[in-house]
Amino acid sequence: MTRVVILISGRGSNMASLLAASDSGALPAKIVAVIANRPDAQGLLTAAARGVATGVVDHRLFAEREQFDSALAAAIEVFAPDLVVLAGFMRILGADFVRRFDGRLINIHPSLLPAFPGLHTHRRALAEGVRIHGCTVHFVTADLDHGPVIIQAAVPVLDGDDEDLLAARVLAQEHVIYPQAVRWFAEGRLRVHAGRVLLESAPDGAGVLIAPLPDPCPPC
Ligand code: NHR
Ligand code: GAR
Repeated sequence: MTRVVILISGRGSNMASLLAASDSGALPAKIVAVIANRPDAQGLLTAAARGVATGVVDHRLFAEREQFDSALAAAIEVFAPDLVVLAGFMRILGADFVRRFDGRLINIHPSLLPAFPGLHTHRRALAEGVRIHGCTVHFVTADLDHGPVIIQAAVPVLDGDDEDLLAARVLAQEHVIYPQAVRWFAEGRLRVHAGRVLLESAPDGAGVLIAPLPDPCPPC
């Protein structure tokens, strides 16, 4: 069984989707711990209620980022994980931390990377007027939000959307693609070659999304 440690900062809905997938037997992985950088992270309560070990490494108690990173790494290593999953984790991690967990550290980002790295992605997508937005699971590298892409999901931006409506539409897809990415990792099907992720024995025939739909729309 692949041992997974999840890092969160807040609500933890992505964490909950991974716990649910693991509990249902859909993941050949065991969530061994959930660690937050904020003591008030809501997701800690969800994890504890499900009997998962929880921990807090409060970044505010460290003068330097490197000190926080070292304490966080030590807290993670206690659980001897095969995979470390950032799920709404809001602290940028330094190069030493990333090197220590190289190849076994993944993140979900609420945009179609490389568009909109960083914060406030839904607000920025609306401000730019893009018609397609989405989410990305990627391996974490020292280059923020630029690691090799594992899986992406696209959603339409609809007339009348606001930040909350768009965030909810993207989040629903995050809850689909993150368990899928962890399953592929746990099955040993992900290879990184020349900065690209290769999925062993991938299904043929990828879907196509066009938004808004052309008018008239022959296939519809
Ligand atoms: N660390 C590295 N090295 N590489 C990545 O790709 C990372 C990472 C750490 C977190 C998640 C990322 C996201 O999906 C992530 C990817 C936080 C910030 C940020 O600016 C940016 C991107 C992400 C996470 N954080 C502020 C900071 O100073 C603090 C913001 C806050 O506390 O609210 O660390 O979006
Ligand atoms: C998710 O949308 C996640 O993609 C995003 O924050 C939300 C966390 O929700 N992550 C980032 O913005 C990372 N900087 P959750 O706590 O309910 O999973």
